[in-house]
Amino acid sequence: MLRFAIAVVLALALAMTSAVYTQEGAQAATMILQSDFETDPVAQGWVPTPNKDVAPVWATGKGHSGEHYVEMSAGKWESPTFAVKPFNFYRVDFWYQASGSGHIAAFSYDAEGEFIASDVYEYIAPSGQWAQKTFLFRGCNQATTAKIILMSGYWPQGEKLLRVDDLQVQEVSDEEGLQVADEMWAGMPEMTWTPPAKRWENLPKTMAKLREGKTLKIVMLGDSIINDTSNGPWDLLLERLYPGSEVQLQVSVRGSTGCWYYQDPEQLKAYVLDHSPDLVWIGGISQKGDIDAIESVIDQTRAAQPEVEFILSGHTCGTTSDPRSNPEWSSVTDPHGDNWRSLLYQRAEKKQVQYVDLSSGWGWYVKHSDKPYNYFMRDLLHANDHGRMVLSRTIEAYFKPQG
Ligand SMILES: [Ca+2]
Repeated sequence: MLRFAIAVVLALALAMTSAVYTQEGAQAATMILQSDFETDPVAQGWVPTPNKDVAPVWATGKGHSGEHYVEMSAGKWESPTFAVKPFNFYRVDFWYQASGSGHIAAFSYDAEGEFIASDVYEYIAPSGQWAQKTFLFRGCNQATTAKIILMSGYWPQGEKLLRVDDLQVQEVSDEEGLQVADEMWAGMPEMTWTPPAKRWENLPKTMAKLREGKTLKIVMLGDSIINDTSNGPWDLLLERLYPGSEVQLQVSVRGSTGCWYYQDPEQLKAYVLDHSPDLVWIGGISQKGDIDAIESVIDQTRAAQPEVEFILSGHTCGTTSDPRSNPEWSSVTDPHGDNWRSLLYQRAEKKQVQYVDLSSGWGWYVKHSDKPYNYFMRDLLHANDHGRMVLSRTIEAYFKPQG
């Protein structure tokens, strides 16, 4: 606890002293964590966690800067804890060498120090030379602190020595967050998926809030796939489409969990109702085929908060979501079929909630790209930053004003 307190104090002290200013003099970004690892990281509050007998080390060699960096072939390095604010964006920059894969994550904690299940995982591709990487994460609703986790890769199997140097975390404005998202997108194939012309029939209040520049509170309900979908950052893309609007995502997720769990009244209260959403987005790959449980969540939510609108979305990334290797994939949902997309569509029609065919956007993009499938993935099931960008641009296309 003492180490935790010292770390928070250090992070706050750094935050107060190192604001970065643009040429115009407006505050642009605030440095909240920075290390070149030239002094012992443990003394700065970094924590090495071994895996079995193999411990991460503070290494000496040709660093990106100076003669030191952190290194791990197993286990992880955890950064000092730093303060975060809900819905603010944080930009993480670092240099790395990876002989196989590596992973980096941002973990968030509430005021009681409890871990918030909405985390952000990023894939680090192999590189023999020092290479730079940037990723963005959003302060979770209810988050007061966060930390960065550096891990030797867990996918794919094989060599996984990771070195990291010159890591920094900055709090950035929404505009700077958008810049990060746009720079990444500029290096990717364009989005050619077109959403259906009639697509907002069951979202009148949601679309009105966006158009009128109001705050839109969305509960993202589901599993780690919905978590990845939430990490976009498509909230920033929507705010750009609808100037003045503020999209607030409450990411209500548990690993491998669907509405068969959230339909329990106690869970529904904690994960949905307590957040007074305008819109509840139900999706992911962990519904266990229980379409009635989804209906139950809709019915119970409407009974308590009649104004709430709903989106149902199907599978996106995953082992069967590459149309180039899955001949059963289709760009359209069969309204009369019996697969999961069809069941979601049919139930959405019955309940007069919005079906959003994310599967179509994802598959269309992957099918028409020249990238291997693992370009979009950080493991067998989950999207990496490229994959999340595809999901974000699919959602952006869906919500784009009709000209
Ligand atoms: Ca260094």
